[in-house]
Amino acid sequence: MSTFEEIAAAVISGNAKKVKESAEQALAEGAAPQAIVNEGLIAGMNVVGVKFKNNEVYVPEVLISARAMHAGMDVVKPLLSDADVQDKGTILVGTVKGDLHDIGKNLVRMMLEGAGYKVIDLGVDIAPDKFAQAVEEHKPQVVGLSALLTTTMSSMRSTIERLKGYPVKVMIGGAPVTQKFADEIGADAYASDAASAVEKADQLMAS
Ligand code: B1M
Repeated sequence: MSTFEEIAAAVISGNAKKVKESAEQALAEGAAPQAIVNEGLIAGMNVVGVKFKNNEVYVPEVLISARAMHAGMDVVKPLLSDADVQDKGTILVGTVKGDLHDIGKNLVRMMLEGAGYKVIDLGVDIAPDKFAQAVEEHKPQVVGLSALLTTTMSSMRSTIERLKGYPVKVMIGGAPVTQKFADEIGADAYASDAASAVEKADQLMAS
């Protein structure tokens, strides 16, 4: 097994200590930091994403793998120059106004980070104006809205209204949200789970 494969396997099994050690070993062997990210850390998270989608692993395992991935990122991040950082794009995420649920949104953020996106997480209970301000500040290509309450789904509609005119695509998700609702409120994409959110983000970036 190559050191990259060892890193990916340790991410998949959620072994943060092993990820850290293998990332350090790869650097000592002369591997490029970016290759460690792409061929080790992201490769591992991609496998976790597929397993999560297929119900082969569940939320706790994904969180543990994401933590292991971050342990590897901590090793290589100081060595990545701005030019090295894979420019897959910037995504702003947040749970909409009135809604405090963030477990699903955090999973989406971790999977997007694991797939190589720069993710800015605004947190929970985010008003449309706050999303707009953050769009002006961070200039993301995609904004991701999460809602878990049927009563806060209307905040998705008002956030999309507020973001009209900004050059961003909006993806929505959360347990009560459906493709039909996404179409109704003019969202650019709907994702049913965190792995699909990565697929949809890739499609939005390419469109
Ligand atoms: Co709340 N809660 N809760 N709650 N809570 C639900 C959602 C509920 C269904 C429970 C129930 O009654 N059966 C119900 C909503 C009913 C409805 O609207 N029809 C409910 C309620 C009513 C409430 C309160 C109003 C309760 C009260 O105070 N009376 C209150 C509201 C507070 C508020 O938000 N203003 C409340 C509070 C809470 C806690 C604070 C206690 C806690 C949240 C803790 C936290 O998030 N930090 C909580 C929890 C944990 C739940 C349940 C049990 C679990 C939600 C969860 O984390 N699921 C939930 C019942 C249930 O689902 N069994 C419930 C796991 C998570 C991984 O899934 O978030 O769906 P999910 O995310 C998925 C996908 O949906 C998708 O990807 C994720 C990963 O696959 N996804 C996206 C999510 N966001 C996405 C964004 C994307 C793409 C995909 O693109 C941007």
